[in-house]
Amino acid sequence: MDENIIQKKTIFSGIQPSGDLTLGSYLGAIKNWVELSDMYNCYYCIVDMHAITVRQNPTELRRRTIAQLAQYIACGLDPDKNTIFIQSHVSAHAELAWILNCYTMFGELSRMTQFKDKSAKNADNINAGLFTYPALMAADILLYQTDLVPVGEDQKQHVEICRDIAVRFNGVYGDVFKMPEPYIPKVGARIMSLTSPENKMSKSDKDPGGCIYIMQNPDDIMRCFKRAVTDSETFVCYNTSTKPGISNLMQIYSAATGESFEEIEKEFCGKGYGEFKTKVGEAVVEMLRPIREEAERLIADKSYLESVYKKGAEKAALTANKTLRKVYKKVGFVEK
Ligand code: AQP
Repeated sequence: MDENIIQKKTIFSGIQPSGDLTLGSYLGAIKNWVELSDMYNCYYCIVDMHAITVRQNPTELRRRTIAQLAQYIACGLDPDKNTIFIQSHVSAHAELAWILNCYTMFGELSRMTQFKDKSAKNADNINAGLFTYPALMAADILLYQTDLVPVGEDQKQHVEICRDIAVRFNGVYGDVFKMPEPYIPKVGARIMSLTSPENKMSKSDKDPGGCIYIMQNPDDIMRCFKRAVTDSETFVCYNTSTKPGISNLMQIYSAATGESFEEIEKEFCGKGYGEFKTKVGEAVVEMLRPIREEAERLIADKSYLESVYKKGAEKAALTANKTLRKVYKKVGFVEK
């Protein structure tokens, strides 16, 4: 085996194919994954098992899963450098999740913000999977003896519960799991909806104007930015409590151009919001254009994508099954 891989620290992260990937998924997750992939041994997953905690249309789920893989690659994730795979293809995730469920407390799951938010949004389907989502996420992370988990601000609580579960398990059986740390990007950690900037931009958002999608056409992107909610003032300045809309647009512009907030404030000093919103829209269109074009090309190449996810699952299973075997032994299961 390659010595570099052994020495590098391990990263695990995933995105649910619960909707088409958004600008939030790109800036809050995938863009950072690409930057990390040279320095770390990276596992990047499409977490389809998490996605079914909310009811999905099966045909759409399959389409989005494959499209998501194409978008990962088009965003710059090299399948030869990273292990890219579909969660349901590595059965160790479901198996370890069951065990970890038995080491996760009802009380701690009840405190999860995502559970509270999603139960409110899906009041007719508050299922056990939605409740125990963090145990599956802990399995995802712990199977690979992960050092770092790149996540947006909103997912930090899930990495914390994963650590609590690992501490509890290790406390009983010795050092089985490595203790993972969350890795929150400085820019793009929380991209908000363009129409309700107090809410996160989410794939499953019902308001199409609030979300920018990676695969969206430039005209629609520009239209969304032109309609983005701002405030009654007239100056571009970063303040998330009094100017959430403008601050969100500044975050996006900063992530797209590399400019600091100070530079942006200077660039748009004395200019109206209309001009600023147009500039942000144009920067996003140009950032996403090559990604969309490459993803479209890849989506048409089904056999290539199939070879990527099959190879990815095989590679992931090697590491995952090693951890799972150790866990089975520790908890007292008879060897097969
Ligand atoms: N708006 C966002 N800003 C910054 N980061 C974001 N992430 C998602 N949206 C934003 C980050 O992307 C990773 C994958 O998230 P996920 O799809 O597994 O779950 P999620 O956070 O629940 O994403 P969505 O888009 O909100 O999905 P739905 O609508 O299905 O719930 C995470 O690291 C997340 O922080």
